[in-house]
Amino acid sequence: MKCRSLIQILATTLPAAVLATAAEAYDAGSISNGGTVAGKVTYSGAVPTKKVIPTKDSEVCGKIRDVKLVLVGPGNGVGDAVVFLKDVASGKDWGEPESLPAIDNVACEFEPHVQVIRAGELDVVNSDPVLHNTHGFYGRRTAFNLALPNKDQRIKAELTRPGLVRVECDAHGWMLGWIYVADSPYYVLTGDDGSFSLTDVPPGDYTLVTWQEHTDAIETPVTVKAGETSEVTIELKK
Ligand SMILES: [Cu+2]
Repeated sequence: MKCRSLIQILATTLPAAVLATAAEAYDAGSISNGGTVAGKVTYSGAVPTKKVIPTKDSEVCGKIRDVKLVLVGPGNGVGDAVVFLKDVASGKDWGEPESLPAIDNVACEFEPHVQVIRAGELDVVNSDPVLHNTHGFYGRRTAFNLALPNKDQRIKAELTRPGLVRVECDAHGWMLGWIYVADSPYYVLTGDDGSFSLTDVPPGDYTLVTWQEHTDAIETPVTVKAGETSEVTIELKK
């Protein structure tokens, strides 16, 4: 089953309490004998695009344009893919709390387009002088729904459950963003060259999940050994 579909089904059919336990289940500690999972996410072939047709606020939202659905960089590397180890019960500490994550409405697009955050608060920002209505979903269930009529407006939202949140704008149908709420620290966004690295992983067998907004999610078995790096290349296909 596709990972995205599975998350959507979980988000729509399980009570919130069941999903909430997943986040609480992660047992953080210090890892002295960990290994590393590192590698690259690639996509070869023609880069698919979608046509964005702004239907209003064109002075801010711009003109008709083609938007790439896969961010392909040097050496066919794919940026903005989320790579994570699935269902990790225990491992390294989360580290220093990150500054409050944010999703901004900029020229009628979401910035960042894809991000990974810890469960908790998130600033929803409007940098445009037009109304945006930022609407986040776990599957079909609303996670937050905020009207931001004013430029430089900023409202806090809370994403307490792990999983994939799709972000839309009720005012501009083409706007789309993605937030992965991590259930362990073993989540990372690929760089522009498609590279990624997950460090301090307790030795053992894992499922590595690679998610990209346009292609199918891919699950790859990986074995981590103490003090070693497991190299993985993930080839995305559509
Ligand atoms: Cu909008």
